This record gives sequence, structure tokens and C-alpha cells, in this order.
Amino acid sequence: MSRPRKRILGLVALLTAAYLLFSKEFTSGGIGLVTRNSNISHSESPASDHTDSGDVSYPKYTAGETTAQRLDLLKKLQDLEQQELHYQQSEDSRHKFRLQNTFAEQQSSEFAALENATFVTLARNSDLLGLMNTIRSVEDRFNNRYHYDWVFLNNEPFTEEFVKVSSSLVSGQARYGVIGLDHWSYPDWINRTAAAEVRNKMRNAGIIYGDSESYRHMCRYESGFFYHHPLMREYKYYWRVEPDTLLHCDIDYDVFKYMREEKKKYGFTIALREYISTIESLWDVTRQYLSHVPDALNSNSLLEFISDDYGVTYNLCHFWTNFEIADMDFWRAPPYQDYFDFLDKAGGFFYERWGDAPVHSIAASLFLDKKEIHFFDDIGYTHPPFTHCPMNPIERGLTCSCLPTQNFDWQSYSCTRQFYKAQNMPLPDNIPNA
Ligand SMILES: Nc1nc2c(ncn2[C@@H]2O[C@H](COP(=O)(O)OP(=O)(O)OP(=O)(O)O)[C@@H](O)[C@H]2O)c(=O)[nH]1
Ligand SMILES: [Mg+2]
Repeated sequence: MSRPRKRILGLVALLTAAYLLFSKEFTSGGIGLVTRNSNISHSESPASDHTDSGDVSYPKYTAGETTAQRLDLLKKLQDLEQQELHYQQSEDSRHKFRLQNTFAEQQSSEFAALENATFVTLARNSDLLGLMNTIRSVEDRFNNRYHYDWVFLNNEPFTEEFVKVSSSLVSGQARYGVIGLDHWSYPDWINRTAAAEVRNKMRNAGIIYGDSESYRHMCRYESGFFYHHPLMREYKYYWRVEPDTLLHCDIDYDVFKYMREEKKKYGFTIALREYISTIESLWDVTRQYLSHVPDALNSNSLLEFISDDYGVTYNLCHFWTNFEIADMDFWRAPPYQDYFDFLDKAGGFFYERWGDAPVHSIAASLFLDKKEIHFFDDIGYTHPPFTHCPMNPIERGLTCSCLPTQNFDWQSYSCTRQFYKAQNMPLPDNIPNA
């Protein structure tokens, strides 16, 4: 019982007791005046006190002040009853309000109607150490209010330790999937000897991950298969999270709901240039695909983001896909699925070292309406060595633990400027045009 309610009931009890005491004084042998059982109803009128009517006979006493006190007490009791009734009513309405409010809270927070969405992390068991703080950061900055699921995928079974630790950090349901060999091995049209020679050459040329076989499987998987995993098939939207990344700002709205309501299909935070030596033929193959399926090019595409000469050459700009919030229906349907199959047949995931970042970015920039691509400028984010930190966070009401001076966006290697230009967005204040 709430405190005010207790207090009022206590007062009622006290006054009732006092009233009874008074009544007793009037009616009991204390002063020996009772001639009848005196049941006093609260509706008793003051006049009846003075009238010997019916079987009521009052003692001879001077009513004077005592009756006034009695009436006063009765009045107080009536008032208190009214008050109690009123309290009950306001309690009811408060309860109703609380119910509504809780419902409103539920709408906006922990029991919110969730979108059909999940976090997804492709990881090795050895990535656990780098993942712990990352998960914690995502939970603290966003997911502890929403509790979205988190799908972990691996080309090997996850260890007990990985499952135990990661699931203890995720506030939604943590789910673990093993990738089938059909999605993590060489397709039969790839010449493995030729692929091994490429890796050797790239090692000698010092190209980052150029000698790695697993890195290539990873890039191919992230390009064309993760959204087909049986666990991922249950969802429409995903937020990709990699080990050793961090979020820097509180996110006080549901980003997945934003994607759906604003009809966004692809979201990013950092854009930069790719190493040409890893994707030498990617643009040519893309153009071949487009020549077969010219309708795939969206009439309001973001082509200007990836090409400075209307598509003759690729300017190497891409969204950094270690962070992605996107709609998997885009990847699952033509033209993307056809485009991926076309690239896969061309063999560049193994004969070069095509990354999922340029593949996703080229596809999103060509096939989507530019309005469907969103820059999550308000999400402070680091994947070493680059950070996106929102400009003027305090003025914008953002709670961030990064400094705008850390921002990579306006450095020469970044492509954020190209994105603004392609979207016809004015550059932020103090950012020079060139
Ligand atoms: N299961 C599995 N996951 C992998 C493998 N290689 C990479 N990953 C994951 O794929 C994602 C990308 O790999 P990273 O090694 O981070 O690649 P990167 O971001 O280009 O390079 P870094 O600068 O090292 O982060 C990460 O989530 C990794 O955990 C692998 O062989 N098996
Ligand atoms: Mg990484």
C-alpha cells in the first residue's frame, strides 16, 4: 500500500476510534445516561439529536458543545470517507496512467515492438577477446534498451567459452551458427593452383591480407552468403558488428525502426578508398554485368559516389562494411543476387582479393535509389584505425565519448565528401568544399 493511502486510512481509524469514544461517553454508563442502543448513522441529521422521535430517547444532558464536537467528528468522518473515495478514484486513474505510461515506456524502450532485425557478427573463436568490449559497447550505447538478438557465425563450431562469455554480454537472444562448406570453400570453377599463385604474388607485393586464403573466404561469404544462413533468414534487417570496434554515442532511438519507417535499405558511418591492387578487374566485371542487365542501374542511383566520370572508372570509394545496418531483402533479390553470382563466376574473390566492402558499396550505389542509402552521422564509431565522431555532438544533444577532432570524415583518404556531393547535401559548416 502506498504511503499517503496508509496515512489516510490511519487517520480514518484514529478519528473513528475517537468518535466511538465520544459516542461511548454519550451512551454508556460512564455518565449513566443510556436508555437505548444508539446506532448513529453517518447520514443522521443534527436535528434528530434533539428530537425524541420513534424509539430514540436521548439522555438529558446539555447537548451544547459536546454535540457540536460530535457533529464535527461526523463531518470529519464524512470528509475522510469522501477523501478516501476521491483517493481511490485518483488511485485508479493513477494506476490507469501508470499502465498507459508503462505502455508508452514499453513502446519506446525495453519492451518496444521490435523490428525484424538482429546484430550479426562473423567471428573466429580467437576473436572473443576483441569482441567482449565491442558487445558491451553496443549494449551500453543501444541494445540494453531494445534487446535485439545477436547472431554469431563461424566457419567452425564455437567453443563453449565463446558461447558462454558472448551470451552473457548480449541482452537479447544470442544465437550461434556454423557456416556450411558450400559457402566457405572453393567453388568448382576456381583453379586452386592459380589462386595460390596469386596469393604468393600478393605476399611478395606486401598487399594487406593478400596472402590469406581465409580472408578471401570471409570476403566472399560477407558478399554473397551471410544473409542466406538459416539463422539470418529469419530476419530482414541486420547490424553488422566486428571485433575491436566501438560505439561512442548513446543511440536513443531504434535504428531498425528508422530504417523501416524511412524506407532505407543501406546505412553506413565511414566511407573511404579501397586499395586498387585488391580489385583490379572489379569495375570492368561490374560494367560487363551492367551491359547484360542495363535495367539494373537505378534511375536515381548514387553513381556519383563511386565514379567521378559517370561510370567510366571506379574512384575506389566504398562504405566501410565492418559497420553496416541494412535490409537483407536487398541482397537476397535481383539485381544484387545476380550481380554477386556474376562476380563469383568471374573468380575475383580468389584470383584477386575482392572485398565485400567495394562489392556491397558498388551494388548499393548502382542498384538502390540514392534516397535509400543513409549516413548514420549520429553514430560515433571506431574500427581501428579510423573513427567517425559526429560534429558538434553537444549542440546536437548527443552523448559521445569521442572528439570531433578524431573524425576521419574530412581527411583526404575518406569518401564522406563524395557521399555528400552525390547526395547533393551541403557540407557541414567549416568544412571547405575541396
Ligand atoms: N569465422 C571466421 N571469421 C573470420 C575469419 N576471418 C575474418 N573473420 C571475421 O570477419 C570479419 C572481418 O575480418 P577482419 O579480420 O576484421 O578484417 P578487416 O576488418 O578487413 O581487417 P582488420 O583491420 O584486421 O580488422 C571479422 O568479424 C572477423 O572476425 C575466419 O577465417 N573465420
Ligand atoms: Mg575488422
